[in-house]
Amino acid sequence: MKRDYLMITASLSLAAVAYMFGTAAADELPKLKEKKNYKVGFSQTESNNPWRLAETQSVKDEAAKRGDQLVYTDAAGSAAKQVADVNSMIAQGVDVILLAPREEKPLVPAVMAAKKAGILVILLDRRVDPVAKPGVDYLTFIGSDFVDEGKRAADWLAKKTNGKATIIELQGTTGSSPANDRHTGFVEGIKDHPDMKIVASQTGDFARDKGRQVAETLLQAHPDATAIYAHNDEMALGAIAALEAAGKKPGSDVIVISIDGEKDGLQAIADGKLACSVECNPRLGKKAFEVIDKYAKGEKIPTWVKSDDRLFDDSNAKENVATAY
Ligand code: GYE
Repeated sequence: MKRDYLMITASLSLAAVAYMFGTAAADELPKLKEKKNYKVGFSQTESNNPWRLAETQSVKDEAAKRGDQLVYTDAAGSAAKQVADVNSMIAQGVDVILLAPREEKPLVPAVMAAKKAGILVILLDRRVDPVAKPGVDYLTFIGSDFVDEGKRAADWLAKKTNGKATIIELQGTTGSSPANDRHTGFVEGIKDHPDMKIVASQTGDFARDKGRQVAETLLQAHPDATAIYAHNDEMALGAIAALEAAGKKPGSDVIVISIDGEKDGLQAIADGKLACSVECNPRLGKKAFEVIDKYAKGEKIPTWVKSDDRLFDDSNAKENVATAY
C-alpha cells in the first residue's frame, strides 16, 4: 500500500515537473504555438541518390519560401549519427523536427526524446517501429504506401509475364520501412501465382553500385532468372549494368522492374531497359509545412498523410522525363 502510494506521488510529481518545464504528458503530443515563422529541423538519412536530393530540395525550397529557419542535418547513412543529429536539434530548441528515419527500430529513441523535450516530430518518407505511435508520440507520417508499391510492382509483372517469372529481389536498406514493406507487398502480390518465385533476395542498400555488385553475384548463382525486382530505381539501374556486363539484354532476356520514378529510371524505361517503375514521390516539403501550419491552428491531422503515386511504363515514361528529378 505504502509503496503504491509512494509510486503514485512520485509519478505525480514527475508529471508536475514535466508540466513546469513545458514537456508533454506521456499520452499527449507536444503543442505548437501559432507563429509567423518556425525554426524547423530536417534530419535527412543520407544524400547518395536523386530521390534524397529531390526530397531535401523540396524541404529547403518550402522553408525558404516561408522565411522559416531550417536546421538541416545529413546522417550520411548512419542510424547512430541520425540519433545524435536529432538530439542536437532538441538541444538547439527547434519548434518541429522533420525526421526521415533511416531504420525502423534505431530511430524510436530519437522520436521519444523529442517528445519528452516537448518538440513535435513529423516523420517524413519512412516510418519507425510501431511502438512509437502517430498522433501520440509523433504527429503523423507523410509519405507513400510501400506495401501497395510492392503489390503494384508484382501485379504489373504478373500481367506482363502471364504469371511466370523466376525473380531476383534487390532489397532496400535493411531494417528500413520501405525495404520491409516493399518486400511484404510484393510477396503478397505473387502469392496467387504459383509460377512466380523469388529465388534470391539480398540488400543493395538502395544504392546503384551496391545494386550492381549484388545483381552480378546473384545472376551468377541464378542464370535462369527471368526478372529482377529492385526496391528502387538506383538499384535497378545497377542491375541493368550488371545484366549488360553479363551479356544479357535487359528488357528481353530479363525484365527489370522497380520503384521511385527518378529521371534516370524514366529514361531507362524510354530506352526499353527498365520495364516499369511504381512512383514514390520524394517532393514532400510543401505538405510537411502545410501540416505544421494546420496543427498550430488547432486542426486535426490524420495519422498518415498519404502520397498519391502513379506508375510509369512504356505508355507514359517518356513524357515525364523532363519533369522528373
Ligand atoms: O525509394 C529510395 C530512398 O525512403 C521512400 O529511400 C524512401 C526510399 C526511396 O533512398 O530511393
